[in-house]
Order: sequence, then structure tokens, then C-alpha cells
Amino acid sequence: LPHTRDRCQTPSVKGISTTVGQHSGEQVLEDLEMPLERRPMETLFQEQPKTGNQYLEDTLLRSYLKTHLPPKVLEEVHQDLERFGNRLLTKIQPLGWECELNPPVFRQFDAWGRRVDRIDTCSAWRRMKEISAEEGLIAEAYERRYSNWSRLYQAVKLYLFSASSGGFNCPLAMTDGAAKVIESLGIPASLKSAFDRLTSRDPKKFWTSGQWMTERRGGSDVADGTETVARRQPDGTYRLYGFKWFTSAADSDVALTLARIADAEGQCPQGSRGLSLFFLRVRDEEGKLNNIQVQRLKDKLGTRQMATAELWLQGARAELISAEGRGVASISNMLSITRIHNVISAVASMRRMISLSREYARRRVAFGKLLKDHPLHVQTIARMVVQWRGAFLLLMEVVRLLGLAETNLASEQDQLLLRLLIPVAKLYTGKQATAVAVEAMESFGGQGYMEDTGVPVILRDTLVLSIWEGTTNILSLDVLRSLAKSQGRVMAVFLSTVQEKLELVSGTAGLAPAVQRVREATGSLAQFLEKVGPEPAVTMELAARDLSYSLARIYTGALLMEHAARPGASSTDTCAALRWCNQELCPVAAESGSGSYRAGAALQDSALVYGDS
Ligand code: UCC
Repeated sequence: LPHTRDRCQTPSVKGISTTVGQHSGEQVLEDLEMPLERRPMETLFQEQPKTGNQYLEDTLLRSYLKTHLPPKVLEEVHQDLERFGNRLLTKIQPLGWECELNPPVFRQFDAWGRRVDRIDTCSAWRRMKEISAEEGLIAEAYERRYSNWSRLYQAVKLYLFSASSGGFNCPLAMTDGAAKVIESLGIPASLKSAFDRLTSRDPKKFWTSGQWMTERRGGSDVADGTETVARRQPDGTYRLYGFKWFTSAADSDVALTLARIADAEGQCPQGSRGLSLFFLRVRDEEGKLNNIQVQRLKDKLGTRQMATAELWLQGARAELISAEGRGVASISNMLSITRIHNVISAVASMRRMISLSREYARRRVAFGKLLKDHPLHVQTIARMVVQWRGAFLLLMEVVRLLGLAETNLASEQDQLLLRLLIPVAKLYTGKQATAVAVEAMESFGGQGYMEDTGVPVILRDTLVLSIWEGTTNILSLDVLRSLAKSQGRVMAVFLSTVQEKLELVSGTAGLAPAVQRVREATGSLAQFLEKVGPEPAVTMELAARDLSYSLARIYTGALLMEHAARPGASSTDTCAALRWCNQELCPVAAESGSGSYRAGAALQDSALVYGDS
């Protein structure tokens, strides 16, 4: 949280605290200057909750790393993360708040009326870019000095960085995605220099990338909504003409975008197969825009630190980087990475909110005792902790699998599981983070609703996580896509992986009720899939969201048990696994029993929404 400043007045006097500081239970009475008659009312204040080194304080993260990383890797990584945790606390967090207080400003014209379309960012934002390079926040994943563990290590650094980054996690997500696409193309010679910059540790060389996928008719429906046209030039490059409706981090150096290649008659192929992927520089060496006009900056609910713009492409020079008509398939590599970053941000947001809420409960006195001594208050935080723990382990599982895939160590099963778990984790953690952020805000009472506490900033920035990079329903349909594309193998791998995990933990004392519940849920899921197999597509579409939630809850339950069954696990680990598994683990089976996915149910839904007439 920021120090009290700007939009609120710094208290000029010290007084009686309704929170307690380091010296527990102490009441401070130090007012010497205040007029006597105002003392009883004006000397009340509360202490702001503060968190320490977010790496050292995160016992779950540390226990995960200790369990999974090879000892030599752990040793090096531990040192770096401890240092990074201190840098975050002392240097980066204040910069993040500076970014919030100084959002980007769009200047369309210079003083003499000349169109300039400048997006001015604050110095703290630019410093974040340098720090990202220095810390290797992208580089780490591509250098692979820790082989398959490099990706996980990078994700952990991003997880620590995210909540302090002042929104810089967004350009990093897209930069990582762009690097991934270029790498998956085999780093063509024409993109070598760009790849080097996107993955550079040198702040002077480091570039960030945008991902321009959304047009006015687009949004989720990229295939039908993309109108941008690419015209081939004699030298083999293209010029792009169109309008991009949301371009996040519009101050980025480069971007990947989709367009339709016009034929000699100027006709463009339509639909998904008509889209191709392009790479472009946003500005030239002198900083002049690449035949691009900025129409305006978006007025967003959150992520205000980051410039999201509407852009006219008026012949922007670009390079075709996918096979013609393979744009969506190619940009999917970017989407997979940005969706994982979304998960990182969701888990980081939960973690930050819980830390603050927990710290506040240690200091705030109400009804004669600290909030932490009110069992109902602590129960509420404990429920948030269970959500965060589950989400954290799901994130680690996804990046572990990604690390294996990127170092050719993944089995076919690992790859199928990764394809399934990315949309599952993105959609589920987005919802978890939203719920936790709202609940955590409430745990501060009215203070949580005050802008200058910084809590609303975290809430606003969290709310976007279930929207961008694909909404919950779009991601649920992506889960179905992964099932269909693999002809069901994805689900077979899912079920067998959960089964293996259950077998591994089934002998662990204390976990028996959780094992039983996950086993039953897995059985119900398998039955549902068997039953629904021959049913028309509408059934699966209506079931998609509940199915995705079921996959998330079952798999996360298995991961929590796995963590609780490791040598040295604590009773807290067991408790978290048991609590998680106490919820409805397979909502899709429960709902299907009540006929919610039949065609008739869709008509009922429609009547409920629009009325019987
Ligand atoms: O642009 C944005 C920037 C926001 C800022 C970024 C911040 C990130 C921050 C994170 C943390 C701070 S937001 C806009 C994002 N837009 C979306 O997410 C689009 C949502 N819509 C979808 O995802 C749709 O499902 C589409 C666009 C993918 C559907 O397109 P199609 O053309 O209808 O899909 P098809 O025909 O099913 O798939 C075309 C090809 C197929 O390959 P082939 O032909 O080989 O079978 C699919 O298998 O693409 C492949 N494909 C995939 N492959 C489609 N989706 C995937 C996938 N998820 N993974 C792998």
C-alpha cells in the first residue's frame, strides 16, 4: 500500500491509535499540539498495514520450490529471490505507486498544431521497463540456464513482481508472448534482432511488444471481427490498413497483429482461415509512428497506469510471420503465454490482498480486541487463503509443464495436459481473484473503499483478469476446443493424471476424506463425459463453464493433496487440502442431473432472461 499522500491529508498530529503497532496492545497518546477540546475526536487514527519481503514471507512458495527444484538450482534461485524481494519492497513498490499516480497522457498535437500523437508515460513506468530487463523477467525463460526449471523460475519472479509492477506486468505478458511466437517460428533471420531485444537483459536494448488482436467488430470473435487488410509490397513486406480498437501498452516498441491479405483484385479471404499474423515496429529509430495514428486512449476502470489506445493503421509497414491463413493458430502461442501471465497476476493479486488483510487484522482493534482475535474475521481470511493456495499450485503446475515442453522433456501426456490446463487455470483463477479481491477489500471495512489506501487500485486491476485474454465463457469454449482437437485424449490424460496423484497420496494420514471426495468427483466427471458423448453440441456448449470449473476444482484438489503429502508437509497444508475438497468438486455432474444442459433448458434460460413473451 502507498504511504498516505496526495489525495488525503497527512495527519498533522499523532494520537490514540485504534490499531496497534509493533508493540502489541499498546495505546499511544502523544498529542501535545492539539487543542484540548478536539483531542478525544481528532486523535483517532489507524496504522496502515505493511508487508515485508514477499518472497521470504511466502511459506507456500518457498515450500513448493524446496520440494520441486534440484538443490543446486534452489540454492541460486533462493539467493536471487531474496534479493529481488528486498528490491521490490524498497524500490519497485514505490515506483508502482508512482505509475498509478501518473497515468499516461496522450498529446495529439504539438504547440504549433502539428499532429504528433505522443503517448507520454511517467519516469517510473520507464524505469519499470529497465528493471524488467535488469531482472531478466523475460530473458530468464529463454536463456534456459536452469533447463526446464527456467520457466518456473521466471514465473515466480513475475509472481513477486506483479502486484508491485504498477501495471508493467501487462507489457511483459505480451513481450513474453511475442518472444514465444518468434521462437516457435525458429527465430527467422529477419526477426533475430527483435527476438534478442525482447529477451534482452540490457535496459538500453530491451523492447516490449503489444498484441493487437481486437477490432471494433472483434473482441472475442477475432475470426469474423478482424477487418484490417494487408497489401503486399514489391519488396515482399506488407502495408496494413485498419483500425485496432484495444491496443494495450500502446507505448510498446513492436507488436504482433492479425490482418487479411488482399489479392490482386483487392479481395480478402474471410473467416479464421483468412487471417495471417504480422510483426511490425510501432515507431522508427527517430520515434516517428509507422504510418499509425492514435485516435485516443481508453478510459478504463482499472490498469490506468498502462496506455490502451485506439489505433488507425494507415499503411503501417509490417512483416508476414505466419503462413498465409494461419494467423489464429500462430497467435495462439502468444495467447497461451499471455493467459499464463494472467494466471500469475491473479494469484499475485490474491496473495497481495490476503497479506494486507492479514496484516491489518494484526493491528486493527474493534470491539475491544484485535481483528485477528475475532474468529469470524479470521475464518473469512482463511477461506481466501485456501483459494489462493489452490490457485498458486495450479499456476506452478502449468509453468512446470510449460518448462518441460520448452526443453523437449514433456511427454505427449504432459503436452496434452498443458493445452487443457492453460484455459482452465486462466478462467478459474480470474474468477477466484475477483472474488478474493472483493472479499479482502471488505475486510478493511470502509478503509478498503478509500482510494488513497491503494486497496481500490488492486481491486480495479484485478477485475480485468477475467475479461482480457479471453472471457470465462470464451475460455470454457477453448477447453472444449482442446477436447475436440485431441479427440478426447486430453480428457483421458486428465483423468489418469488425477488418478495417479490420488494413488500417491492415498496412504497419507489425514487426507482420506479429501481423497475420497476427489475420487468421487472424478468418477462423476467420467460418467458425465460418457453420457454426454453422443449428445448434440448444444449440450456441451451449455456445460462448458461448469465442466471447466469441475476440471479446475478436481485438479487443484489433487495438487493440494500432493503438496500436503510431501515429506515435511505441515498441518496447514493438510487443512487447506481438506477445506478445498469440501466444496462441490464436480458442478457439471450435479447440474447435468437437473437437466440444465438440455436444449429445453436453453429455451428456459432465454425465457428467464427476456421474459415469456
Ligand atoms: O489483445 C489483447 C491484449 C490485452 C492485454 C494483454 C494483457 C495480458 C496481461 C496478462 C496479465 C497482466 S486482449 C484480446 C485477447 N483476445 C482473445 O483472447 C481472443 C478471444 N477469442 C478466442 O480465444 C477465440 O477462441 C479464438 C480467436 C481463438 C477463436 O478463433 P477461431 O478462428 O474461431 O478458432 P479455431 O478455428 O477454432 O482455431 C483456429 C486454429 C486452430 O488450429 P488448427 O487449424 O491447426 O486446428 C486451433 O486449434 O487455432 C488453434 N487454436 C489454438 N491452439 C485456437 N485456440 C487455441 C489455443 N488456445 N491454443 C492452441
